[in-house]
Amino acid sequence: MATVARHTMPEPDAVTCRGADLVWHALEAAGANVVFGYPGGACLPLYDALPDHPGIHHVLVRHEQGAAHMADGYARVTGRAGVCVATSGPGATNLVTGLACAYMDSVPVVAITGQVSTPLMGRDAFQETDVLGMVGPVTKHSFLVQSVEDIEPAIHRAFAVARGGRPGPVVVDIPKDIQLRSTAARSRPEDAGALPVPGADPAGLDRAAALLAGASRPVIIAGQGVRLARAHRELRALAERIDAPVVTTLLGIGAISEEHPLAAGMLGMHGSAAANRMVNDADVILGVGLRFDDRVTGKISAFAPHAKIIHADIDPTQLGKNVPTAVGIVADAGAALFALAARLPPAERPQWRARFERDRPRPRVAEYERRVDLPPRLVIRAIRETASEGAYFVADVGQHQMWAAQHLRLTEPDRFVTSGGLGAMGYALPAAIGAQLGRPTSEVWAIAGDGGAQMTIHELGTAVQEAAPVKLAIMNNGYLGMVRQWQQLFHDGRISQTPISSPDYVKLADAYDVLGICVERRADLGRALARAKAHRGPAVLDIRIEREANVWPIVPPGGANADLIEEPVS
Ligand SMILES: Cc1ncc(C[n+]2csc(CCOP(=O)(O)OP(=O)(O)O)c2C)c(N)n1
Repeated sequence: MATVARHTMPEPDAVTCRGADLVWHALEAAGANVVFGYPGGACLPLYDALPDHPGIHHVLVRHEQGAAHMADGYARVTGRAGVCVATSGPGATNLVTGLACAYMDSVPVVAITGQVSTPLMGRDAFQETDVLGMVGPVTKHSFLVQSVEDIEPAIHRAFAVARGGRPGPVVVDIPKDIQLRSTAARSRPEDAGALPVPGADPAGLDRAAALLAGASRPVIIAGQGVRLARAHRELRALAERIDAPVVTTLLGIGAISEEHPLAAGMLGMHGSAAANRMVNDADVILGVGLRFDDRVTGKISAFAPHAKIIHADIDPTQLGKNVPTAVGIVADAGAALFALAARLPPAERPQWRARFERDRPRPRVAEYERRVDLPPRLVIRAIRETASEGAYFVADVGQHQMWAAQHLRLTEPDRFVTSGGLGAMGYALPAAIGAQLGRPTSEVWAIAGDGGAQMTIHELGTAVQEAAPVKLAIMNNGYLGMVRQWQQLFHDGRISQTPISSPDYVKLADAYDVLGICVERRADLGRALARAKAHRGPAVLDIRIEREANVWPIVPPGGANADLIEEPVS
């Protein structure tokens, strides 16, 4: 259990305040004017006080998982911490998937949970769950507030922790009796204290620069940390200065324009052949802001066999965790990239560059696209072409997520949002609603499979109530496609529990008073997408894609990235 140091002071003209009001005051002070939540018994005092805080826009979700994903989507597009609220017991348990998703992807989220009153705690009270015990492994930190005076310091501290260093979710659990108590002692946000940002060790930077200066086949791998640090310019500057191709992780997409001459695409299990081969052949790798997780490395012992790895990350626990590092740099991504560029002379590597030019992923129309009416990659490209400049794309989890990662080819920074680390199906629609509320004037497209869409489609109700005009494109193949693909490729084709039925999405959309369009033919696709885009409210597209399309390339499970299987030529 975490307690908070108190920094309270009586206000000169002190008026007493209820704990519930202090929660909203603290959120307002932290700049959290949009909150995603759902009421219940243990947070009734919070909701009783809410109407007195018109500065807070509360979004009533349909399920607390949606609240956590919305807070996550909001945070990813605004760079601010997202906030969600839930009651004790089932409200808090429903948040867990969303918290775990934010934790894996380093997204700053502050969750406020109501707890049963302190005299009832530990007595199996109605709707009592040990929230701190439950969320420990999926949060950066959590607080149980034990006195009304601790409410504001705990919330201020929660924001500082959620945003500081490597961002992540923080839970503040507040018993009901403490929400009801009053105090005259108030706390200022600055009392929470900022988290220190480590400065990179100059000796490490010197060694890293020496390795890069001596490299003939350098590659930069950019992860989510580059985006979180808003270090796009520093990344591009270093890559151009040392003439090094840049590959990204799934969450690093958007760290560099995919049309940049040095952009080599995504690496890993469904990465481009070029990215995987460049990494395989590199002699020095600079990895910035990534975990080197198994989807990126493939078989660890065969990852980048010729390379010395420099790893820069703000989280020291990442260094040397998954891959052996020649040099580890603990620093903010922008600071590390800037410091390295300052230490390196401009360089040209014509041979490496020529090799890169040869392998570079180029959009091409595969032969089969001419034969099949609605091949998934064509649908993704059509969505991209229909969407406005600056639109956000929020992908769910499965084959469509990989097709989106491969074929959207985004040029603007940070327009791709997805659940990377946890891979939580059901993420896209709520996260898109959160993104839409964070960027009300932008277009937001959610791209989901028919499986994932059915996990959280009830959040259409939230989109309608909020007039959030998200466009949900369901890539409907009648299968839990990614699992079907693995059954086909790696389980002798035994298809088990992966064909899945769907409701009539047009009728479902209609029931929610949402525009619904079913697309069964290529000839109708462009018009349907344009109609959804032009519609002023939310829209659902049920796009009947080729049913048994697979994602290529694929690195077989347990295999090395160099063993990736490319699309069979048919
Ligand atoms: C909550 C959750 N349950 C199960 C899985 C395992 N899983 C990963 S992809 C996938 C299939 C997704 O199917 P669908 O949403 O239809 O998308 P498609 O792969 O067909 O594009 C499943 C079941 C998961 N990632 N998340």
